Amino acid sequence: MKLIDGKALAQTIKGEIKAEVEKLVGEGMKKPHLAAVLIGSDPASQVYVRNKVRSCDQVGFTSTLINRPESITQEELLHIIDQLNTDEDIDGFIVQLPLPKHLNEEEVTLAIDHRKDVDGFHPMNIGRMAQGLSSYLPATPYGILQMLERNDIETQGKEVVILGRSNIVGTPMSILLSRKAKNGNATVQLCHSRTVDIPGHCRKADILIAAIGRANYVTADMVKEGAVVIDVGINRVNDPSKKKGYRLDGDVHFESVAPKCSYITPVPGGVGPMTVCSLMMNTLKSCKGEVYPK
Ligand code: BQF
Repeated sequence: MKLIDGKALAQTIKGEIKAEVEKLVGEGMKKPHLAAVLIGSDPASQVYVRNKVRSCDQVGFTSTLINRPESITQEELLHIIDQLNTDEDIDGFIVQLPLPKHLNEEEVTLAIDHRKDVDGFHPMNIGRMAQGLSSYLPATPYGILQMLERNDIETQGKEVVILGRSNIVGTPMSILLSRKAKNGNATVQLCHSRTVDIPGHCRKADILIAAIGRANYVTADMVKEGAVVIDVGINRVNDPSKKKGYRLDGDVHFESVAPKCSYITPVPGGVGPMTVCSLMMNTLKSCKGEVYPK
């Protein structure tokens, strides 16, 4: 069993980005600039945004954090997005999700200029991705592709099972891995709440990607010997032995599953850091005009 250390890989890639930024800035390019909009004070969202700002510092990007109270109106939020869309210095920005319930996430996502949509959530980017055109890839699937590629894990002809069909992970992951592309060409099954016999599907998987948000859902009996297991889950589980009173568990029961795997990702320190790293990769691409010409 080989552990895929997402934290270490993210550090490596961020080192590469930092070196490239130094070189390009030396040649006269402006520094890449990422903005993040955080509404309210959800503790998990605050941690995620902090991770993004810290990563910007590590790779030599400028970052701007726009924090507004939960009481903001939809119109006020759309106004902030308009300003970011037209601000020439900003290469990309994200609106941290989930938003408070009174705000309309779909309308917010549509309002973001797709050329600055470094989260890759705008229908323009999703649609282009589905058609195999250049686009900003959603951060978590992009990070997972990097983890596979940089460990020389072949996807061509493999049986992939994805648990969960969310717009940000399961659905785009299924599109990417079934594309006619270097890190695609897999046979993909997308399992969800209405799937009959999820364990039966899982047992056939060469690559199993768990993104359902249920702590320790995937157990050893559901995993084929030698499978690659990618754990996207970040679940808070009460644990009085921890300072904070909880710990983070993945969707995979790591202890029992790991001995059966050829590769497995841990939680924390697996997919999570790669998600943040992908955002840096997309922001650099935007600054360079690689996806959409400037
Ligand atoms: C780690 C996210 C669900 C919903 C919205 C490192 C992150 C997480 C874990 C992180 C996530 C999850 C982010 C670890 C960003 C990943 O060491 O295991 C980093 O910051 N993430 C997000 O912005 O929105 C989410 C998960």
